Amino acid sequence: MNTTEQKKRILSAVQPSGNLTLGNYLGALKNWADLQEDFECIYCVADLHAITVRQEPAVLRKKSLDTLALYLASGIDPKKAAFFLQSHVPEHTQLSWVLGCNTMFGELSRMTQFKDKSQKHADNINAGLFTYPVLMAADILLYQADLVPVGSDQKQHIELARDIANRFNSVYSPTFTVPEAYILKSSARIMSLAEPERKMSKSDPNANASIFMLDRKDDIIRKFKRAVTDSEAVVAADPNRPGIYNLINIYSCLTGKDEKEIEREFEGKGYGDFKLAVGEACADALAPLQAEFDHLTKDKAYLDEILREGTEKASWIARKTIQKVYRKVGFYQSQK
Ligand code: ATP
Ligand code: LTN
Repeated sequence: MNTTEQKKRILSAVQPSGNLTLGNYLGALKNWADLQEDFECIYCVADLHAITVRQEPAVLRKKSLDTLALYLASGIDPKKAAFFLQSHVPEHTQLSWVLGCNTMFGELSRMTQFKDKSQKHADNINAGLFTYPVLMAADILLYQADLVPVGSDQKQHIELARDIANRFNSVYSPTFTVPEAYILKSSARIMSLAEPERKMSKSDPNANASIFMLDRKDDIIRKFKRAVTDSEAVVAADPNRPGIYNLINIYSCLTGKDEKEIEREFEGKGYGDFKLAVGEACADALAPLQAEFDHLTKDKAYLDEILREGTEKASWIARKTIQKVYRKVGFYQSQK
């Protein structure tokens, strides 16, 4: 890239709503690290989003810092990217209100994540769960982000953020950059090991369905060994056999080998050998990251310092956008 050229900006986030999974790593964090050279990166821990589902306060507090440590342990360099907690920059909620007044009830009703989560949490279908995508649009538009690297489950939310930005820009004159989703085909959707038709999710109550980024080697091997496959016992990349297809995809993301190479490598071998190889590759990929995580979480002062610097940078951009938005919608501003 030409050094005089302005770098495009990236914004993304993960909710500290549990232990991060291999899906979060391959679908999001790993790509974030790969993008840091070419883009100006801003990474947020979406703690406001996390409380759309009931959280234990002490656990949320701990998971928020752990999530930050996992961002860093995944290889994202704090000199190249800004990190902060969503609740530390109040402009997110300020913008969310304004955007909510420019979002239609019908649009939010169509969001599949809302439908899924309201089924899963039928006793707590709160207003925050419904307006979740508006806050997410605020996260993105506040920073005038060009690209949003996420897994494919978030595509619909980003399309909504684009619609909101376009609507606001046409009603009030150009204000927001219209963002694009950045979704890598291979790692976009890592599936559950227990029910390979569903995505791997950190809030899945079945701990054997997900590999967690902090799982120890023997747990990783055991979970892959037990992963649901089929009775064909041939390692072949066939989307109609979701269990084995998912394992091939995971192995491919971890090793960089393509489907054909993997099929050749395991020709004539059974699922047992293959599952062990996937487990080993996964444990090897996560081991250095786990060591770095252990090291980082012992140094809270360092993590706080990273947050202080990141919040300052994020706040500066956020303040500029919210001032512009408030002016455009007609909020009176006192003379100094
Ligand atoms: P929860 O279960 O609490 O809803 P989650 O595991 O779905 O959480 P999020 O915090 O919603 O995780 O997602 C963080 C990022 O990880 C998003 O970019 C999302 O698209 C990505 N992601 C989550 N699960 C997967 C998956 N199984 N495959 C690929 N990407 C994923
Ligand atoms: N909704 C996202 C997390 C998230 C996010 C964001 C992702 C919150 N704010 C802004 C990208 C950009 C999810 O993955 N469930």
